Amino acid sequence: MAGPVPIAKSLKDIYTEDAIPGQTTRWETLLKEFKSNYGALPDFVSRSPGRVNIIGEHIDYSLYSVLPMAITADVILAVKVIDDSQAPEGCYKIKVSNIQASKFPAHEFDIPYDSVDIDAKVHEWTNYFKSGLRGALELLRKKKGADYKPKSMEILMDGTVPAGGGLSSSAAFVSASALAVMYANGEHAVDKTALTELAIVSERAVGVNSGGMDQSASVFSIRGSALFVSFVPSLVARPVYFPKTSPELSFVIAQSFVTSNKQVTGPVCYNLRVVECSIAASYLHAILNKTSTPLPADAGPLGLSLHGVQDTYFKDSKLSLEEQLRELISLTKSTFSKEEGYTREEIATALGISVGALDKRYTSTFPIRAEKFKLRQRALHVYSEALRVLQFLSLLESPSSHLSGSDTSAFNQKLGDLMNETQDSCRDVYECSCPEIDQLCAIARKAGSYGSRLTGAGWGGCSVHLVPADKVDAIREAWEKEYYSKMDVTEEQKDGAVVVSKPGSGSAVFVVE
Ligand code: NG1
Ligand code: MG
Repeated sequence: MAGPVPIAKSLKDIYTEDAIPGQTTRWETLLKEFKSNYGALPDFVSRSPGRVNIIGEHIDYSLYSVLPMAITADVILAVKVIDDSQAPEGCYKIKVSNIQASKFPAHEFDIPYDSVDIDAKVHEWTNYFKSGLRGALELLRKKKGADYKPKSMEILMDGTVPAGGGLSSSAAFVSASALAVMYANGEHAVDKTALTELAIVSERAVGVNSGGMDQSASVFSIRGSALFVSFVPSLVARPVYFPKTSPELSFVIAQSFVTSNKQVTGPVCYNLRVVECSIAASYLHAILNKTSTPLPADAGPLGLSLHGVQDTYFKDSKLSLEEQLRELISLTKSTFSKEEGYTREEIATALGISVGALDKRYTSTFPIRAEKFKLRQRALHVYSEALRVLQFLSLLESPSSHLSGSDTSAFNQKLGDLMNETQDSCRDVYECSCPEIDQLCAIARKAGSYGSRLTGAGWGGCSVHLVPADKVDAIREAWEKEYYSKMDVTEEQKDGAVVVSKPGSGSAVFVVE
């Protein structure tokens, strides 16, 4: 799985057969538009896909393993290296344009050799490119020396992952951008792990304190398989295959058309959850180990993670990981009795620090708006979700002990049950669903889905459904009748609302000859 990002020779190396005709037209348009914008063909195209998360929601930033897969929708960036003559002294030139020019206007930047300026407070589409650029340059400087002068580039982007839709358009864009910058600067064998790690850090520059699931799925995925991604002790991604079942299984992704933009909602949604989980980790650690010494920093976004609590508390334990997680669920319940949440004062006392120090540690980099922190609920979700991922994985990896006879409905339903439990936990415990997603899930289950849940950050966006292949049409009809027909959306939006998705391939570079 590790190794360099593949160099594709044809679109067949990237897409499944059924996607080729549509993609051929799209790529031809990209090259043609590039030529008409900039006067010559690009040197290469870098590509990174979006992803759907099958199970393991909101636990990557607590450093628990997740199980996503790449989808066909992606970001493609056509790139040409140009000389620096158009840039002022001490700068290089970056020209970025988008196929959807009216929605995403073109920009030109003269960037000083030594730093890339990103204003995370201004929500601007090119920030994602810049954050990939910044991350890639850090890596390039490590390799080529601190005074390395980056190349000037012309770029045209085409993205088909819906923004704010829970399918990880941002990670696809950041990964494709970082890959483009590396390749343009002469790195033709870009290491997948290094690219993923830099994309994870880069995305934080855009104002989201993200985990590492999306970037891993975007870079590492292999066509035909889902991906099991672990973050500790180091980032490892490996393919996981679904067994042959009868009825056959399909993954259906359904858009809610409720948009949740993390740059805007971060202080009360995503970034707040990251902070709540980190505080819960420190609090639990202090109580369980009767110490106010901070948990040893691991690689969590805030330096401390709920996974770190498990590692420390069960250091020499003989219990299996599943048993440890069950134990942590009960310890969480007994430690955090307050359903209504904890105030800053209560937390600071438990951690043995001042409220000022608490704010500095947790809420200064990414702003947060909260009176109380629901530590009990957040930790309960994380530990129970981490357990569900392990259960899901063990079903997939030892299917024979669960499959009996030619009808595997019972096995399929076990997978689905775990996804349904995730949805319940996201809705009631982690509070990251929304009524529209709940409704899409309820409609799908009634029409025959085994498992239905939100995917990605939630608060809107997309839902994912594990469905018997022969029920896909019935579910689609039920959504149309009971959900989409009541929404104020265009025909075109409706046409793209429901996608049956096959696991797609990850990042690649396509050299234009
Ligand atoms: P989406 O929905 O793609 O923005 C976000 C995070 C993930 C993960 C999920 C929830 C980013 C870039 N991605 O995904 O790391 O935490 O939410 O499981 O913020
Ligand atoms: Mg995102």
